[in-house]
Formats: sequence, C-alpha cells, structure tokens
Amino acid sequence: MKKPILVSGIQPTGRLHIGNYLGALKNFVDLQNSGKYDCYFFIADYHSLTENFNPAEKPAQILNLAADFLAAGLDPKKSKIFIQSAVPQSTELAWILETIAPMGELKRMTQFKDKSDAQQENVNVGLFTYPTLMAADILLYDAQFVPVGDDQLQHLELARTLARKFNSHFGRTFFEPKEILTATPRVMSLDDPEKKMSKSRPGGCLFIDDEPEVIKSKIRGAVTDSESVVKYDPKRKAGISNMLEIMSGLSGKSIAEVERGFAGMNYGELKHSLADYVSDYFEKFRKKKATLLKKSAVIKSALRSGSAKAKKSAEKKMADIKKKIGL
Ligand code: ATP
Ligand code: LTN
Repeated sequence: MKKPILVSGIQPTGRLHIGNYLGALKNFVDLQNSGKYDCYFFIADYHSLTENFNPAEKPAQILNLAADFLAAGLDPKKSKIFIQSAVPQSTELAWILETIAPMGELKRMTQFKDKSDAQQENVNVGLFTYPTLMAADILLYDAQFVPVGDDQLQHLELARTLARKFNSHFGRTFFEPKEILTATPRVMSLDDPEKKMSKSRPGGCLFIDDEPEVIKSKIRGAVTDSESVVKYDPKRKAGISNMLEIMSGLSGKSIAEVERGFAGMNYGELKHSLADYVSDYFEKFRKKKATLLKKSAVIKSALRSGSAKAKKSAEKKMADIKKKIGL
C-alpha cells in the first residue's frame, strides 16, 4: 500500500540550535524511522535568500545543514534528502499559488512582521511571499503531513487555504496538509526565556554542534528566577520550565518524570546535570558530523540522488497542475 507523503524543510541560514532539533530535526528522524511515511526532507535554500546573506558562504551553509541532517540520522536510503533549488517546479508552483493567495492573509503573517522588523533595510518582496513558496514545497509533493515547530503553523494554515482554493477553482488537485508537532514545539531562548530560541538571537541559542565546554557555560549562564525550587511552571518560572522541557524532549521522559529526577536539586545542580546530559547526547552527532564534513563527496552524492528523485515526482505533478489551469 502507498504510504502517506511527509515533507519538511529547514533553511541554511546558520547553525542548528536545540529548538530546531527538538521542534523539527529529531522528529524528522523519528518519523523516517517509523516506516509509516514516504519522506521528503530538503534544504530551503531559496527561502534563505530572503535574509541578508553572503553568496560566498552559501555553499558551506548548505553543506553544513546537509551534514546535520545525515549526522542526526536522516538516511538517503529511507528518505529523499534534497536541495529546494534543484527542483525548479517549486518556484514555478509558487508563482501559480501567488495568483490565488489573499494579500490580506500574507500581511497578517507573524514571521513577515518579525523578520521585517529585524531587517528594516531589507524588507524584500520574497520575505512577504515566503509562505506561498513554502505552500508550493508542500503541495508539489502531495504531502499530507508536515513536521514543523510552532512558529510555522500560520504558514501551514495558508498552505491548506491555498490547496482548498485551488481545488475548488480548478478541480481536485492537492491534499490539505496537516502539521505534526513534537511535545517541545517552542523551545525558549536561554538568555530570555520569554522569547523563542532563534538563530537571529545567537546569544540565547544552544547549538547542537557546540563543544561540551560551550554547552556548560551557556547553560550555567541561562536565566532562571529568584526562587530555588525546581518546578515546571512556564508562566512563573519560564527559564527552569524551558530547561525541564529540553531534558524531557531529549530523554523522551515526561515532564513529571524529569521533575522527579531533579527533585531536591538546586538550580546550579540542575544546570550541571542538564549540561552533562546535553553534551553526552550530542557526542555521537558531533563526531559523525565532523567525519561527514571531511567527506563532502558523500554528502553531495546523497543530495544529488535525493534531488533527482524529488524532481521526478515534481515534474509529474507540475504537468497535472498546468493542465488543470489550462496552460
Ligand atoms: P530560527 O528562528 O532559528 O531562524 P526559523 O524558524 O526561522 O528558525 P528554520 O531554521 O528553517 O527557520 O527552522 C527549522 C525548523 O525549526 C522549523 O520547523 C521551525 O518551526 C523549527 N524551530 C525553529 N525555532 C524553534 C524553537 N525555538 N523551538 C522549536 N522549533 C523551532
Ligand atoms: N519556513 C520553514 C522552512 C520551510 C518548510 C517548507 C518547512 C520551507 N518550506 C515546507 C516545511 C515545509 C522554516 O522552518 N522556517
């Protein structure tokens, strides 16, 4: 029987942090290994052009993200791992979707507002139409499921709206994709636990390839509160609760179990123990990534074969889409 299709992408804009890992990448690997889905995972290089960038750094950023994918456990034999720009049909479909995308909905997108504020000297149209390209990435492969973090839900809602609208104007063509969230869909910043951990605020990020000393020093410096009891209470104890969530996400234990494990510890002991756990957890990953980066030909060949497979299904789908709209 045909398995349902699952698609997700990550932008090559910097190093992956533990929010990207617990909200997305770890779940990609678990979903791939469940054997229940036909998986497509890609590097969203076209999306990454909407942020200020240096062309000389782009190839290394792409290679680095591909190494993250493979070192974390994505397997080119099980999933199609590819580069967005290697499948031109996604930008082709993005244009078609733009012609049915309501301007008002795009204007309401939180990410557009946040990123426009963050780079006021470069509020480009691509930043505005970003969600239509994301919808194209999803609808092009007939995806029914999309694993993402909480900040992408608004974009996914638009993908459903566009699928529905296209289907009703031009006949049944697309699935309405559903999100798959993890138990930690919004990891908070270490230096400001009221804000989402984000690559645009590197000071609050725990990067998954950070060396153990860096992990220790970042966690030691994480913002907590003026009490001393380890307790899960995101409203009153955002910093401690975020650390409990990180521990729970990595260990697979419930928050209650994690809380019990730390019972009687002070904040310093909690931080020490979390830092050890995080550095041990990513030890294998760090080694595997370093080895992979020395063999870039292996990474490139995985991307080439994944891109060829993705392109094949995209070409077929695009022919149907064009027929539907009379082109
Ligand atoms: P960032 O804000 O760090 O730049 P992003 O959302 O702009 O991340 P990506 O790097 O492409 O862009 O995000 C990859 C995936 O990681 C997405 O599915 C996103 O929802 C998820 N993600 C990003 N930040 C977090 C977070 N703090 N907690 C959980 N998931 C997150
Ligand atoms: N916008 C996403 C990256 C992305 C994506 C997608 C995720 C681009 N296209 C399709 C899922 C499905 C982000 O994480 N910032």
